[in-house]
Amino acid sequence: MKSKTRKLFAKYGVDVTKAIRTVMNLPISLHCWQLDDVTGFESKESLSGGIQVTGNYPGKARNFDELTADFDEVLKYIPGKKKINLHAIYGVSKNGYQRDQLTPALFAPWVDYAKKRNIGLDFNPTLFSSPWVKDNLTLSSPDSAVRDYWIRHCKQSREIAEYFGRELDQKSLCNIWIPDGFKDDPVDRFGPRLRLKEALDDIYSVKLNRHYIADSVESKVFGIGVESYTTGSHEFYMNYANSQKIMCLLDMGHFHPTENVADKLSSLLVFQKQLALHVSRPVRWDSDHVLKLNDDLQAIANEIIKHTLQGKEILIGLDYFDASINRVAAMIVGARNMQKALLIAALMPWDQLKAYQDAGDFTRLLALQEELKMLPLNEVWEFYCEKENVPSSIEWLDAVKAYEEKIMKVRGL
Ligand code: RNT
Ligand code: ZN
Repeated sequence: MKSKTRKLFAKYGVDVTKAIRTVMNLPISLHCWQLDDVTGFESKESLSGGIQVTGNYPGKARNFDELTADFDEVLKYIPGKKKINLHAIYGVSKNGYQRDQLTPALFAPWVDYAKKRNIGLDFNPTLFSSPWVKDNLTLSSPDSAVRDYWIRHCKQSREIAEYFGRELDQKSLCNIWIPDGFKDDPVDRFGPRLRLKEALDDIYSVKLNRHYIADSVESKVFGIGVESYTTGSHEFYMNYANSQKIMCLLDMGHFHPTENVADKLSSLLVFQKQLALHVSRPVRWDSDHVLKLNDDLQAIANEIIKHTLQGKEILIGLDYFDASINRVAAMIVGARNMQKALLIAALMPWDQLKAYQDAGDFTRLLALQEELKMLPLNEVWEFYCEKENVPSSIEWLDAVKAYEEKIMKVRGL
């Protein structure tokens, strides 16, 4: 990097080396489900639960070997610390398994994989795409057999996460998202939420080692076919998470389209030290488009960096699934954009900007913010990528295209 560039940032009080270090050490959890349209290895159940993947681009991964081969390709082109985010439907077994019979052995191949690549693992119970989802309900079902089935599944899922954490010697996030809700206005809005609270109390009554597992609950405003009510609303989980001292997980697609999700972080972080994110890109609805480096992503990244520098912990997970383009490329584009947004955020002189706000000098605040946009950010990005041994520009795509050609011969889809 040119020393002129460093000086330019220093003029604003920004230390480029420190900025890069901040970003490099923030783990990004890569969601395995982008690579196979949330199918998993169970194969029989089609995707349900109010979420939808659209597109039929050929070549999706069909098993553990294909998915990990894709991940090896993905990992080459993303700078910074990485984790892989798994769902309970990605257990490795020749004969299949029931969701209420999860064992660490099913996920041991993932642990081996992660150990060899020095990356972490996160986990999610899968409370969708299952005949045990009755009338769109799981943990809030009026049927105790249904609730108990999913309570067992969630308890086992937390143990898998703890096992990941212990094996890899780093915290594993266990995030619970349920699809529960109603297509039309329910007459009883209270009962399902009370049942959900009781089910969660049961699940979290098992105390696990917080050194290895972090728990979170993910809210949602609506899903396809459950437009009128979702049991696990934002208000519900905000209170629940606080009462249990676990994390809220905010998914950028789970709010009304005009809500500013980035604005929510500071409100939550007044009361909590940690929170988790599903960084996504909703287009008109929770469509889970590939992340673009747009204002919404930048706003989230700005909040992540500012709070991280203040000692808060924000767990970053990506959550999108596009089946209309090359899935490996989709994963890489989104993850690189997350990294770019974080780097840009880390290169901003937040203390200076805050000082202008506190002094009521909104003229300087606006003027400086707009000047900063023209700083040579790409030069720092190139330097960061070089340091991390990944290409800094589009040449990665040729390699991914060559990989695609190779796998198509085998997958032939
Ligand atoms: C669904 C939630 C949830 C899922 C994944 C597969 O609306 O966002 O996080 O996308 O767990
Ligand atoms: Zn999500």
